[in-house]
Amino acid sequence: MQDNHKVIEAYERGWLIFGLAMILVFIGVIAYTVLNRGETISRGAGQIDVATVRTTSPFANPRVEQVGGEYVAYVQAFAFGYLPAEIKVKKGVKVTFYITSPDVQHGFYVEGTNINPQIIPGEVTKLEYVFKKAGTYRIVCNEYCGIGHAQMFGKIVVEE
Ligand SMILES: [Cu+2]
Repeated sequence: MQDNHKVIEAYERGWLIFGLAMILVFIGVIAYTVLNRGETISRGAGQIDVATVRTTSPFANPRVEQVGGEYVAYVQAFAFGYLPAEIKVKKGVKVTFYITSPDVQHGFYVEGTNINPQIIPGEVTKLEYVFKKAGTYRIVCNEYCGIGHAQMFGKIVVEE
């Protein structure tokens, strides 16, 4: 019995070292991703008054505009849809999204990409992305927002 305990302890030590080493590997991989390809990590871009989102610039006029050689999109995620209803951009061109909500919390998951920020009323979410493939991408709300949640979709058209 005494000997068994020793054997178990020795293996257990090995497993703990292996487990901790794996956690360090994962932290390393996460750090690499953040430093090298963290473009879709959303950032806070300031606060906004929820009551006037629909009536004051820039979100009163949801749009995609060309600034220099890039796109800037001002997006409203509302119950239950997205404005503009169709975001049109070109392949290979950087798009900076500014997204907010005039009502409750929403999601902005763009299928086929790693764009997946949470949209919080009162906060402006900013993220950047370069679409590498032309096509139609669906935006999905993946934060529960009420009775229309399951039907809340948007559209991004990426042209050649
Ligand atoms: Cu929603």
